[in-house]
Amino acid sequence: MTAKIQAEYGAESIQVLEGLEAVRKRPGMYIGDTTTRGLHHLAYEVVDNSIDEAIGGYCTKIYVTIHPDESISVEDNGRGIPTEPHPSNGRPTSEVVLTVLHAGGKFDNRAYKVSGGLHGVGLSVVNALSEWLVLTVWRDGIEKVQRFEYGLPVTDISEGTLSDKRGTKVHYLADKTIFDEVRHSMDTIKARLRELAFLNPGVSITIEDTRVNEKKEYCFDGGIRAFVQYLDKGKTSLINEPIIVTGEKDNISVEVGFQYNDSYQERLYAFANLIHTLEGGTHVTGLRSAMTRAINESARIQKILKEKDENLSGDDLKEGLTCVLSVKLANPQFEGQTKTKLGNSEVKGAVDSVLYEGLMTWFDDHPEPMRPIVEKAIRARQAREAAKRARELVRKGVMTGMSLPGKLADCSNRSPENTELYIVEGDSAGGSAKQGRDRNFQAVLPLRGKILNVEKARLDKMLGSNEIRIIIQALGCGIGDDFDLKKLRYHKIIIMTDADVDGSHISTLLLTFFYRHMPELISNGHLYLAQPPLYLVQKGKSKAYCYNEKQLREQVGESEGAKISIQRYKGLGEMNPSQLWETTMDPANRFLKRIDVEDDIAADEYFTILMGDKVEPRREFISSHAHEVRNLDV
Ligand code: 28F
Repeated sequence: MTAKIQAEYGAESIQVLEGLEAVRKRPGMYIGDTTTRGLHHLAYEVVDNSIDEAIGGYCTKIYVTIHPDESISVEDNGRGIPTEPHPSNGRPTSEVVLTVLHAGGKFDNRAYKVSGGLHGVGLSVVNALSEWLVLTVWRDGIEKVQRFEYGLPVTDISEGTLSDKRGTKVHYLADKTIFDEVRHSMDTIKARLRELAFLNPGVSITIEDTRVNEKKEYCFDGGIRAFVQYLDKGKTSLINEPIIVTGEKDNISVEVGFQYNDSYQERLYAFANLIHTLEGGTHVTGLRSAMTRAINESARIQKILKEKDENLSGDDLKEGLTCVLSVKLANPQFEGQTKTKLGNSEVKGAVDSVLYEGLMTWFDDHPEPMRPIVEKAIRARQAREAAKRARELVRKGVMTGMSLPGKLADCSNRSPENTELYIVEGDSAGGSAKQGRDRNFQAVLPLRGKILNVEKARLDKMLGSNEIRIIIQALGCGIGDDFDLKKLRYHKIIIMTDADVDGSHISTLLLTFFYRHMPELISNGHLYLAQPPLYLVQKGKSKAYCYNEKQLREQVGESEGAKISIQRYKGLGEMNPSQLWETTMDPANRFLKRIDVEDDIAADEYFTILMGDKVEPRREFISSHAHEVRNLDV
């Protein structure tokens, strides 16, 4: 292949090939990894080019389409990539953009791209990792098309046909030999595009999933303010409107918006150059420092904190905080395990000073929010201290040998990678599970009745609940400030409940607990729902378990004429231990549903509405999402 390309494209293309080969050989260097995460990264790379065009003020609309063959197309109404011959080799500029690996195109070292800056950094990487890619450019009244395969041009760019459109479209199919999986998640892509729409006010971003006929347009004029309000939808706000501070220092642009609500969680969404910095970094450190100082000082000026009162700490101020932080800078350094931690040390001071000054002025002009913020923080501190004492007790319990709860039937294998914990609804199903399991690697923890709804309780109250303490002790990984994933005693935590309304309520309560208090369990793929069969179909001597209505129809349809009996399972208790093993616990036959959160914001909303205390939104949500709620599709 190398020889052929050299013959066709001459000497310059040797360099092209080397670039592409490098990308194909070590894709992780350019897109992080080759899991679903990397796959979605390809789409984001393409969208980024349209966003750059929008930031420059040349593009107002972006359309993203997931096609039935899992190919992706992205189209914008920008200026269109130039197609005139490139000075370096006389090939169309667009072809160079798509085939030459740009310097600085490395995953962890992407420069800040603004209007016309470093366009095209990512397109050649996407091209190299695609089975095929078709580029369409509308520019100067002409539409031109060029096709690539595995990163190399297989046609010249077309002569062009007349068209009054303007813009660029990239349509590609990710290379199956590179990616572990090429199935896209609408929810994941939707969440990212929604984020981009909030961070780029006025730009309309449409996503269409033609696999299922779903279409969504995001366009927010309100920017960060709208983002914060969106995040707080369904929550009871403690202050009238989001507090917004924007400014610039040392060429670093800083935008912050925040609000306090009556929940117990903190939600902080931090971005650097539009990249979601999940692992935080220097901008977040600057934010905490400025917020803590400005709120303490303003509270003292307003005499809400008296001289004798202790200062509020950064931790006190987290509870109920919803905050969006967006910084833009010239040479972002991304560090950390997933390269989502901002490392530039100069950013801390810039954020700190812009936010501190902005907040001091804000609270001077708007004194009202200060009292509810301080009162909330003081309650949070008291609760934190109570939780610390309660946690101590739980931990002491663990250390003094009464460590494992009596109800837990542990397994004999001691290596967490190989073991599973079934959390089972009810003592009777728990009993069947204990008898039916493989006691070498499967532990069983029966729970009696409903656990506490943690959405409405703080950590201290939660730790007062027996069932919750038992779960924490069985898992072994601690909770709150003590949480340590390395101590998790089982790498699969499997929730097994009846397939009825009560059962689904109990699994939702458990999911709420894990999502709010041990989110690392979910993000590391340790949490599962067992899927017990819904029916047993018997035809003469043959038996078939059906896990959904479709399987039932298939079974019944195939049995023309023959005599069949259908048994519907309502509860786990209707199965004897060996049936429970066969259908729901045996790794060779069972179905497990892994819980993963593709859209963090949607999941938060789900738990807020479903488990929170506002009745009307819950009623509405359940009637409009009846299907998903029943299936616990979080
Ligand atoms: C679907 C993905 O890639 N949109 C893009 C442009 C516009 C220009 C451009 C892109 C110029 C010098 C390379 C047009 N006119 N959507 C996109 N829209 N790239 S990518 O320029 C590329 C650079 O080297 C553009 C004038 N200047 C820039």
